[in-house]
Amino acid sequence: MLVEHLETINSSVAQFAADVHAGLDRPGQKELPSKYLYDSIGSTLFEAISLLPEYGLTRADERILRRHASDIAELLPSPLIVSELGSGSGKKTRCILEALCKREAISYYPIEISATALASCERELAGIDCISIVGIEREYVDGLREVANRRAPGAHLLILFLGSTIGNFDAGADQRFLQRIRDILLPGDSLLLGADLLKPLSQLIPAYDDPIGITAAFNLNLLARINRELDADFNLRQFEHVARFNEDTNSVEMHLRSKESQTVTIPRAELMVRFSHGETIWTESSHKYSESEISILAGASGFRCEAQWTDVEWCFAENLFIAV
Ligand code: AVI
Repeated sequence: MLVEHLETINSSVAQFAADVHAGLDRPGQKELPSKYLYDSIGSTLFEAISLLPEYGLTRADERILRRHASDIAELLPSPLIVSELGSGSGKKTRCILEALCKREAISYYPIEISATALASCERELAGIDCISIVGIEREYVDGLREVANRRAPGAHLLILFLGSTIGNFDAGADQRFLQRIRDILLPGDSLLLGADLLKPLSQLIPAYDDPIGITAAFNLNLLARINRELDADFNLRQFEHVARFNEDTNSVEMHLRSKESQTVTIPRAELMVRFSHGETIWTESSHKYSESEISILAGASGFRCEAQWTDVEWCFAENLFIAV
């Protein structure tokens, strides 16, 4: 078991090194995959971001679920099993599971690549009556296949994909990902999808560039992680966090800008990278949807959008998709 665990760690470091090499050695815009923002320090910083007054997304998601849990439950068939992609702490999920448990016992399968996140989700939700929790420590699509294989004949599946993580996929990849999810489902199964909506730049930019610098730390931690895990020598003080809105893609982009021309070595990725003054590494995109775009996304990926609930304080939509 220990050997297996060490092999997993080694292969994930090798994958990280390969992705860092590919992203920083490419011609043109340097980039790093946003999934690497979430090591244990990054995940803790993201929890702090979700408490910031400037970042209303997580609270809006929670508010809609709290207000409309019973409306959502009424639209869902029975018997039902529930799976969640990236459950995080499980806090947001509590009210929807409680609403469903009022009518039947629920099996809940959170899917996470992090065993720590699964454990905290299980702790958070353990007190709900009539729920059995089976954590699946896998990538989303693989984990979902496993859940689908476990379902009893006649049971419907509800997938939760909350928090607008869908917005962090590259342009077009959101639709391809939803299509892969749809391929695993049966007609009549459902997907509850949280999506952040377009809003004025005066609200969007401070949400991704807060005045106390938590988002800057979240972004810079990616370079610190490369130093820690790949023995690199990034001087963090020579890079700065930048958040900007890309009007062509309707996305807030996070970048790390080099404050001077410099060279960085990353021994475990077998790489030496030159940065010119002002050059950036693109680390994340956060797409902001229009309400109609969400219905089009549903149709293009094999669903229909059955219902949509929005928040008045922070433009955010919870969308119930049904597999057709
Ligand atoms: C996880 N995801 C939905 C967040 C977002 O808003 O795109 C990640 C984040 N990046 C900076 N702040 C928050």
